[in-house]
Amino acid sequence: MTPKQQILETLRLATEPISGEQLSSELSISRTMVWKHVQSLIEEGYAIEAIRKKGYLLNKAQQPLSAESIKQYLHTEKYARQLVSLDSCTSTQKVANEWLLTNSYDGLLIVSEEQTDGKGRLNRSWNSTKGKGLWMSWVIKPNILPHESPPVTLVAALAVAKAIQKITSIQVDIKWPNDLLIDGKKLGGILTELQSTPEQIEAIIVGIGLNVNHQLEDFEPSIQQFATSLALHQETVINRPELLAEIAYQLEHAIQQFEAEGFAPFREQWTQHSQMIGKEITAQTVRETIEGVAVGINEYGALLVETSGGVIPLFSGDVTLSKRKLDFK
Ligand code: BT5
Repeated sequence: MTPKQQILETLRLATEPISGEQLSSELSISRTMVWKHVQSLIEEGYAIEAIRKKGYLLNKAQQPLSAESIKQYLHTEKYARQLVSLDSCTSTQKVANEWLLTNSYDGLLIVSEEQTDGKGRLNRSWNSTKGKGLWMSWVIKPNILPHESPPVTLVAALAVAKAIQKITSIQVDIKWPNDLLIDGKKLGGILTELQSTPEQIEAIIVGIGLNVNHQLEDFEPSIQQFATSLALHQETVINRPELLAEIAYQLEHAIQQFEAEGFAPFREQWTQHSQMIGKEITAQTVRETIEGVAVGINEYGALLVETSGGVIPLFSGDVTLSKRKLDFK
């Protein structure tokens, strides 16, 4: 460990301010060097307060998404053991695609403090304010066939919901297929991209965007009305590296179980998190608009919609709750 890492580690473990003098004697470096390392940590995004006559105190909830800060919380076997943490990028999906050309690690994580061209589905844009959220892409290589991959989005959504509940106790709803909601407002979304031949999956890139420490003004005006963040539902700032590490753990477990048992064990859990089942919905696919009642999801992760013409499995699309009563009901 370098002296700088040692300072960070000592401040992390401390519950009270640590004086420059104590750090300098423990590390056998001058107090000026201690001060320089602390300044450099502050520049990296660590919230370190210098309290007069007492010393330095680290605010553990406000840590940057560095490899160092993430790894201290990580309890996975593989996921995020290789990771790329960036200050800014266009889109972590794009960076993940570039890494895929030379890297075959299963569970590689690309995470960025900011995205200047974050993507939603169908090339929509994803608002990724600097330092506030978790903007990340996971490169995973599950041992499944290409046609078995669609439920990965739903499995990932469940894993994120579980991690959020564990770290913050906030209960998140999942809206088929890829939205995470609190009280009907969008907290996050998942974008899954498949790299595959007809026979074999090369990789699945699971992009997860999660609004964490945003206040309302941190969102672009166009989405302020319908977006939300975890911090808007909790009084304290959320420790993003800790939440990310828990997502890594839940995702690794969920994908392992999905590889072994398919989607069946997730169906029940998914239904519990979904507010949509039993309600009248309108689904917009790239081809058509379907109206009916959402009655469940099948073992392939398709939403089952009961229409006047029978039950239709929906494999992709945008779903909204219908405002008007349906004719056939
Ligand atoms: C999604 O698309 O919800 C998938 C979002 C995935 C974003 C992650 S971030 C890391 C990785 N890198 C990327 O470039 N992308 C992934 P979709 O269902 O199409 O929803 C997109 C819509 O959500 C937009 O058209 C806006 O209306 C809304 N939106 C955009 N940014 C938002 C935000 N930060 N919070 C809530 N809603 C947002």
